[in-house]
Amino acid sequence: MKLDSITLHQLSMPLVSPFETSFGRSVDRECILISIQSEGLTGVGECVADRDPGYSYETTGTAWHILKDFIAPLLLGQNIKDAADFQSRVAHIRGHHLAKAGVEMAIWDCLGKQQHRSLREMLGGIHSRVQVGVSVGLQDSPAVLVETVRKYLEAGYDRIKIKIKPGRDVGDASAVRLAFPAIKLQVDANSSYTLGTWETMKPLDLLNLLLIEQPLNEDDIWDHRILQKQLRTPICLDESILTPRHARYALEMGACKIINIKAGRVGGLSQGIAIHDLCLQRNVPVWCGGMLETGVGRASNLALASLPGFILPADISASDRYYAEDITRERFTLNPDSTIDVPTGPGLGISVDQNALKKYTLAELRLEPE
Ligand code: OSB
Ligand code: MG
Repeated sequence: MKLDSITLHQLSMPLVSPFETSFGRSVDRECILISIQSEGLTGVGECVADRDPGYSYETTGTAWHILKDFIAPLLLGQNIKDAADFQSRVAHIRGHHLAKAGVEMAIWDCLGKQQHRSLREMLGGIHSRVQVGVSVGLQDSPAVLVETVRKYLEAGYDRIKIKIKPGRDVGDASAVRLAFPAIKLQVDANSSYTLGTWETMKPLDLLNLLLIEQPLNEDDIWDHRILQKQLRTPICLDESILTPRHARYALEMGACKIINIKAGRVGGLSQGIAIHDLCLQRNVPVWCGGMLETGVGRASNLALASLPGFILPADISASDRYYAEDITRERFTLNPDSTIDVPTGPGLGISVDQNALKKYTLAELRLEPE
């Protein structure tokens, strides 16, 4: 596949409601749409970096720089065979996984269009619908949280994840558990505790949670091992798992019992699949995380989550949970059994609405071979 040009769009998408985590509150979602042009076909990918370095050190600003000055020059005018070929070309660029993953997604989309194959088929997905849940941000009070959760349950989501942080943990989670004794419930701390402060959240262990996501530092695996020994509830790592090696270390150490896979965080779909394969071999459950994606990234997540090892519900919600208007023509809706259909068209199986794209674009850049 000869790469003729690459176009970047920096976007700002207004969220239907603010999303607050232990690292901050957002009212809109920035990201970068990456379009690659090859022999008359266009493939698109979403770089899930946000405006601020909260979840990841990468931002839309750093990703723009890495894409424009380092990744694009390696690819323009070149014949890129597949995702593995792409990964070997960018292997010497350290880190910057969110930037790399956006390009890999666009390559898959373009290859799928060339070969008339859906992403699900190319990745080896086996499900036509995936089990999903909803990730609920920090609310003003436990009472407001319970009402917010009620609204999502009524909409049909059968798994709820709530964000926690020190001071907003046991009270919030207990209120939800008391109001809804039987629901599938899990919490995500986004790295806000340490071995010195975790004891305040220890009562969470009595709430019959599916998992506790990323309680300790993002660069830590060892202390999670110590914490996991104190908890009955499985620890699930998100931020700490940046490569298949990290996944192996965490499992061999006993730092977690479950892994959240996000193609962005690990540097591309191919790397997410490598982690999936490793976990499947070892009988470790995985699930697909989300980054408040547009319809582009959502299509990619659905294809990934259709692989056999993704046995826990994904953080992939319907389009209307995030955006009143999206940049894809397709909108994703929730089925009554708390699933979302995996797209079936070639590549990602979505098309970009050019008018919506224009509306949310902050900056645009077209890159061509020298
Ligand atoms: O930690 O899983 C996270 C969103 C942005 C950054 C990090 C996280 C999240 C979510 C949202 O929890 C999941 C979704 O896209 O619905
Ligand atoms: Mg998380």
